Amino acid sequence: VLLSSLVLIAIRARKRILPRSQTIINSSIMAENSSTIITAQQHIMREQKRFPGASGEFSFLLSGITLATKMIQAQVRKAGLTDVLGEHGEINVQGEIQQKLDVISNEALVHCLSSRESIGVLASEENEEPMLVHKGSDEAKYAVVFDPLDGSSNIDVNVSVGTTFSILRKPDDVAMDNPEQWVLQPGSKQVAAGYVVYGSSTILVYSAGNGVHGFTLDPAVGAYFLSHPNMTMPDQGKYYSVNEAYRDGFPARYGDYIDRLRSGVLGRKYASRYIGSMVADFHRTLLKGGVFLYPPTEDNKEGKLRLLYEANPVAFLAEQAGGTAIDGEKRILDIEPTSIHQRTPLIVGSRVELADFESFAQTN
Ligand code: P6P
Repeated sequence: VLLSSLVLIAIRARKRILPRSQTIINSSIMAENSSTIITAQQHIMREQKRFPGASGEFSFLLSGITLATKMIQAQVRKAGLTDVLGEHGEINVQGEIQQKLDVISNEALVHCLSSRESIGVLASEENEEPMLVHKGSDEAKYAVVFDPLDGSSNIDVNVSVGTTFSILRKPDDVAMDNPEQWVLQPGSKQVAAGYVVYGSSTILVYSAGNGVHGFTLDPAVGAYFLSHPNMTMPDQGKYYSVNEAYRDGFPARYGDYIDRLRSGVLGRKYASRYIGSMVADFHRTLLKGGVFLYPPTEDNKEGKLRLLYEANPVAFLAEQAGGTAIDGEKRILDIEPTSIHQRTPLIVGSRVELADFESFAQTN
């Protein structure tokens, strides 16, 4: 009895000594809700069990993406500072020749991914041709297609930018040394896809075909923690997102559709939100619902966005989250690509808005 009372006194004394915040942290981390602290790696390890014979290679592949995006966000967060330092003769404080952030981001992804044995091919918005990274290695079975820094022109004005990625498995009938055929596959063949949005916080959103999950980077820890489990797109939103400056160049049905949204025929009057960075505009659409569209324009008659590493990843996520993604006629994920950098119109968003577009567009 004496011993147990001494122990109780010691525990009470310790709580009194610890600052309240420390006690709360201890209790929250150590208590029942510590099971909710899940890192992206833990989540990916669970996911990869769905891939027969994955044996850790899939999670190691995705860890290459999370590592590269941490390196990219570190650069993006200080871009303004780097620009100032780089102004004095284009040499930055480390004595390196200053490079564009696109190039730095591209190098980070190529560096982190080409060391993954399971990856055979990389294709990037920054490289004209796809790269064979594990010549002939029979371990290599995945191709990763990415836009290292989408919307990078917004960096100068401190607007959110993003990295997009799409993961494909080499088709059985394609030779190891034919990198282009590894990636020229319809988006429905993606085994995983996602993006990282470098905004007020850095958030990784990905799907491996089993729902959409979001992770927020804690820069103090250097880890992505599960913050948005099982993301679903609202059936209907209140925003439409398009660059209306190009409206006169849209096919007529697009302008008429926007007028429908504004008129309230869908039961609500829409507001317009357009950031000019696809990842940020899509991220809002995923969370809040609504529709994001980049139609054909005078200057881009096939649309401006790239199929393989912009439209396909967001279309995969949109469908996994209960939304829809089309090119104006058909499902984005059904498009058979013919070239790495081909463009496509994109209309992506909530079920209600897309159903209305499809029914309205077909009768106009
Ligand atoms: P515009 C960024 O350059 C980008 O590729 C997408 O991220 C974005 O949605 C689009 O272009 C913006 O294009 O013509 O509206 O400036």
